[in-house]
Amino acid sequence: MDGKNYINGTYVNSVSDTRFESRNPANIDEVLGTFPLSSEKDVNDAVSAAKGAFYNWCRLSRIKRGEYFDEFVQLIKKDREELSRLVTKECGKGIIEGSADVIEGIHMVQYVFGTVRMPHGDVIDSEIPEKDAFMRRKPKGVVAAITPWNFPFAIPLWLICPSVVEGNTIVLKPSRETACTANKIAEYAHKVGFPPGVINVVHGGCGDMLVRHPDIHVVLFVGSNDVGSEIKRVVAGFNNKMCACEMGGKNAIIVLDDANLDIAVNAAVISAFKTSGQRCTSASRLIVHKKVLDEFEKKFVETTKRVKIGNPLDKDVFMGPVINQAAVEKITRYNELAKKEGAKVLLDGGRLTGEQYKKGYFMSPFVYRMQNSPRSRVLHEEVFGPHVAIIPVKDIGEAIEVHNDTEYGLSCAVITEDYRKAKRIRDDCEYGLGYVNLPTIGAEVHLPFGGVKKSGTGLPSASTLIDVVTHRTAWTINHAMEIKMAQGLTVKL
Ligand code: UN1
Repeated sequence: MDGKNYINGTYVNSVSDTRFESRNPANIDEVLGTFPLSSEKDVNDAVSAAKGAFYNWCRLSRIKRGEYFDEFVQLIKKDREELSRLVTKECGKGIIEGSADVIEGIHMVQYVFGTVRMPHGDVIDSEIPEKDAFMRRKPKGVVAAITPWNFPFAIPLWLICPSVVEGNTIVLKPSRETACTANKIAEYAHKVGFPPGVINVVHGGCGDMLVRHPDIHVVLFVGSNDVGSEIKRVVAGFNNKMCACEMGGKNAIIVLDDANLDIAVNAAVISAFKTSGQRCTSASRLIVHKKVLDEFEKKFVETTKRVKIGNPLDKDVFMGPVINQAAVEKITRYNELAKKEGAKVLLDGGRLTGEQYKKGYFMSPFVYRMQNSPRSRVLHEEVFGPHVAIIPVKDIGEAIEVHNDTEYGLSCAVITEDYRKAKRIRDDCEYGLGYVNLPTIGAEVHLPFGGVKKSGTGLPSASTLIDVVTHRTAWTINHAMEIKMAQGLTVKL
């Protein structure tokens, strides 16, 4: 694929000659596409197209705007299989997960289409009977969306759909690793016939220029805490800009003494190793009550040994490669660090070197047991790979303490048959997504998605993004023939 930027309804070549490649992480010889490393001029053009389109777009009825998304979803559905294969080829997750990514994107488009005939504001009583008061939403303007590679289809749509249906216009800057999938999104927007400038896509390392652009009103970001923290610092310097950042996790599953261990083991394997542990919702800590520790550990290690690693297009494969060489090196460093920090290694994982693995970034799971300690880096830092710790605890109180002993707070799961214990976890653990007898992954688009502490700004994305991309305005009308004020204010002069 010879990729271009998509600006003002046209595919355009960047003024920059520098290009980057998107390669298949399961076969690094395979180049899937090349794309421009966009320059400041490209960013300025995209933002000015979005700014120019805003006035007319936000004046269409919301129902009319929603109809574009009905069209959008029909196109995606037709291409579902081809898209799933592209997602899998570009980011390396198994084909069932590639397909789930596309389905999650479809759900987001369907969701926003469904909202346009639903109530959209509030009718609010006034102290004065002659006054009618309303909460009405107004779009904020031009939105920038900066998205990661691990959900190359669903996450851009999580951000584009609510923004655009509410009347904003948008510039998407996708991850370089998955530029082909982003290009498909531009292709659908073009085919649907969104007015030029409503949806724009710029490729390559230009996120910083986009965030600093004075005409960007909202920055939506999903990715690492380092980048998100920098975005927050930049945005704080502008009066007319805000951001919602979803950033990483050090998520945990808590296995209590009464847990159904089959559920516990399956939930743990899915949470730790789906997407090769590279979801912001992946679990890298399994906090296990000492009464069930031996049995859980044995079953978990046995099941993990059966995890099939290989070509992600093969339906039986559970774990594909990690995304790139930098990821291999980072995960390997953390595996080594765990050993240095005194981990009891239960399964020594790392880069796979066999003939069938030599063309890709394949890694096997690394599993260890370790007592929680404030000094341990591996138990506190996000690894983003198939690297998981089993942390023994003596009771539910200690489980909660260990759970909260991290700067992150995205997703949390508890495995228990006791609803009172589940309630204690619900109330005392710090998280944005909580699960009972389930994995930490697999959130659905119509629920709020967002974390606390280092995991996010507390402005959840997906369906609840409406509150980030709209202003709630108060609109009050007087029906009397004179002015009547609330709060006992008089109008006597
Ligand atoms: C992410 O990892 O960045 O809840 C998003 C889940 C998915 C979304 C993950 N629906 O695991």
